[in-house]
Amino acid sequence: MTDNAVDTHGMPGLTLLGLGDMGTALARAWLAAGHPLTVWNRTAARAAPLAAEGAAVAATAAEAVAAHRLVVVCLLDDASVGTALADADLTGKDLVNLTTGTPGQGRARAEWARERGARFVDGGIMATPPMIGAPEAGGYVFYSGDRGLFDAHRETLAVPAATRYVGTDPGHAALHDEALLSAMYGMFAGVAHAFALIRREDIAPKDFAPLLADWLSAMTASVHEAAEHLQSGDYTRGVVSTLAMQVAGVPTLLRTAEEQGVSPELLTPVLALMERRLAAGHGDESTTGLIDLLVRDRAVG
Ligand code: FVH
Repeated sequence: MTDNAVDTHGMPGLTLLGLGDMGTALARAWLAAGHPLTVWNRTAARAAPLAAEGAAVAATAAEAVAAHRLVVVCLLDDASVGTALADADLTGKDLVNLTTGTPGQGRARAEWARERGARFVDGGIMATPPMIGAPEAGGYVFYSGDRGLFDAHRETLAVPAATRYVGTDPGHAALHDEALLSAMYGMFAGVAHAFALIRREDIAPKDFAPLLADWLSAMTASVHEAAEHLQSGDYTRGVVSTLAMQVAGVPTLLRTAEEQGVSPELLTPVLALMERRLAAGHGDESTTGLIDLLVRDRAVG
């Protein structure tokens, strides 16, 4: 097959390596949109249903890469990307890596691709497999790296989910992805603690859930407040709930956990940071100052 093979409707073709849950959802979206698609998966059996839906199945990753200029990779981790592409000729290819990784892995993979003659864009998928090919679900993918590559394939890349290009630094897609996921896990921690507090009471979780969800939604305004504080450098501007006031409530939070027989282990790290910031004389700020306590020198290597 030739590079950029097109079907009778002129849809650009592409190659997809990786047919796990996410890769299979991506494949189905491109096939449904009429894109000629060549697929490869380490475990060949996973390609069979897609062959029945119109995909060309390659016997090796190298053969799949040879089929099209645009090569999308969605594998388990960065190491599997290196393994899968070890024998492939990437000269002149446009490589889009949708495998979750770190910013450093994205940058290193971009350099690795450049040395092999390929253009490179890294991606971070902000969607689960059922959200792929379903624009109403609100999923999207962060992309960063080679702008020319992204512009050349923008329409094809937009088929499975909306695209958000976040700059030429190939580490920034992963950075955006991991930053959002990290915030999500902080929220999961708060939700777990809140449900633990009510767990042994005569309070139906289903009655409590909308209260909790609405409260968390209202509190997302703090995200924008923190951004304004960080950009202005003034962490006191417009603050209603000062750090001093919030730290005064720490004993009540901890005593409530104790009374309810709930471990405070998810709560104590953030409370300790708040107390440290207050002790350093920042009682009139919001909690934005915690960010300065968290930022360290970068890890080397
Ligand atoms: N699924 C999700 O909800 C999340 C949503 C956000 C983005 N992630 C990331 O997407 C990448 C792929 O995820 P996945 O859901 O497709 O993952 P699996 O179903 O576990 O499939 C893994 C595929 O990787 C292949 N693979 C693993 N190791 C190797 C290797 N050494 N060489 C070649 N291929 C390898 C595996 O092949 P096989 O086990 O079927 O032979 C699957 O194709 C991932 O980065 C998520 O973080 C998904």
